[in-house]
Amino acid sequence: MTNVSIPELADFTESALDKAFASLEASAREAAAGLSGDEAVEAFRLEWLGRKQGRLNDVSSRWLKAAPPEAKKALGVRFNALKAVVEGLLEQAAGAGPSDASLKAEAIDVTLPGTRRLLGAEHPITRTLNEIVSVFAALGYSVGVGPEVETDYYNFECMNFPPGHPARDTQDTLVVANQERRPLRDRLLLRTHTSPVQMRTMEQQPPPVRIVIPGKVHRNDAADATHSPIFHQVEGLCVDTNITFSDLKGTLDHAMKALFGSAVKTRFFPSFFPFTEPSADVQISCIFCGGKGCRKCKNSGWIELLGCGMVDPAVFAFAAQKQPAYDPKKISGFAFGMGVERIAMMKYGVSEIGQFYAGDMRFLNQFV
Ligand code: 2NL
Repeated sequence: MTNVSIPELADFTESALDKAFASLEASAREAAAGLSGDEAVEAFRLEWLGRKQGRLNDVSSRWLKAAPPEAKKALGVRFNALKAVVEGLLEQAAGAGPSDASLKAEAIDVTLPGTRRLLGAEHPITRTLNEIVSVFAALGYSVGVGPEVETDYYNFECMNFPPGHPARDTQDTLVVANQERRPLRDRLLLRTHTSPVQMRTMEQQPPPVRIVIPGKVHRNDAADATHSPIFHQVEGLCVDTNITFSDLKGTLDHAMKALFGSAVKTRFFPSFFPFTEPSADVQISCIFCGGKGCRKCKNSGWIELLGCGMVDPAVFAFAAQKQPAYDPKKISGFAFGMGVERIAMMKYGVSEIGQFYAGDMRFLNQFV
């Protein structure tokens, strides 16, 4: 390595400065030319740019400080130019390529197996919910969503729950605190079904309507193997002129075959919901035994899966307050509702609803 000492500088004329800096630059270029390997490059950097003992530091402390005020600018310009040259030389030397040793240290064995990146997967509840929605989307239904915090009016009153109906009880409904000052119809609660979104849809658009509403719903229920205070529902609504119970049966029979296989049969039993009249519970032939009778269907050959009915004229009357076209004398419609967890449990043979929410990878990995 060349050894350049930094001599005292007595003459601060431009030509003397040019000579002194040219000599330093020549030394730097000479030293940089022979560099090979990381260590040599680092030694060059320390020798020239080192903060405490580097040559440029010496130049700065000896020459710049000794210079008369009128020479400081000319010196500074040359100093900065030299520094840029040295930095350029260093960059070139470092970029010339790694040494053999560092190449070996960083060598990559391209024959080793790669790091596998795990793909995420749809949660079984999301998957089931999307499957149900797709079946109705294929029939021309649109998909709607709405708020989970609802008013008593949309959740209960317009759905024809008479005052004092047991479902309105805070035993079953999770209510927002400190709402007592408001009129009953404006009090906030966590929706117990997605029907409010269907009423909001009817208020926004005249018939015909064909819509499904998937979403989260809340009930003040104790959790057990088949119940959870938060679960998911898909509700559907079809309103037009001359919609009949046959349309309801045909639609749901098709939907159950699409979801569980074309061999599945359906049957409808009289039931009751405040918002439909007549109302029915829908059973499908047992998907485990094909209808012969087994433990899952309690030997009946049938499994109850969803509720449905013809929209009660009282519900249409509430919609007609905003959209007069929902005149129950002119239009009719059917509606249905199903629990997503219940259907997912059936489809995937899950016996505890809590498995869906526990976040246990041993459970979830089965659906990847
Ligand atoms: C069930 C039963 C049902 C409906 C939901 C509905 C909505 C409107 C008007 C009339 Cl806007 N009805 N929804 C109708 C019948 C049954 O759900 O067991 N769900 C889990």
